[in-house]
Amino acid sequence: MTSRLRTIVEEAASEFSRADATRAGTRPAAGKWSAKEIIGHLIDSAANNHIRFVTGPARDDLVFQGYDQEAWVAVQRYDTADWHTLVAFWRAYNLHLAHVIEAIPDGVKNARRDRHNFDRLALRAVPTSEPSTLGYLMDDYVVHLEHHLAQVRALLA
Ligand code: NI
Repeated sequence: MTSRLRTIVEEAASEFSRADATRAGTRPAAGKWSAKEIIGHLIDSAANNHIRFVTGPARDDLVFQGYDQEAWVAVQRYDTADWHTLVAFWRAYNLHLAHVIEAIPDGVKNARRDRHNFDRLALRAVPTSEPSTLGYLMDDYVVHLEHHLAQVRALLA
């Protein structure tokens, strides 16, 4: 899973670094995120999941704090941020997360926890009636990332 994450990130970063910065900052419609804002949202996703991946191993449950995604993007004014800086930061943050994921033992990643809030937190929601794992959340993080990369590619095409 981490080698997939690294490959996805390296390919996208090299592709996006060649993209036109003005285009990356252009919203496709009012109220829709530009490529800059989607990469910004992925940085926010990395930051929030970084906390979950680091604190999760020591916890009995997998009930984590959510965040107001639209507000985070708006407050940080990703629309005015430098495209190449965003891409470089997003790449580096994800390469670090790949390292973090590898640092956590498989036994910890695969430990089933009865209490979680993946019904609200995960892109591929898990009902609270079923147990889940930290590893599931890590995998879901990559699925979410790929989902948004497809949007960025469509915007920059
Ligand atoms: Ni998202």
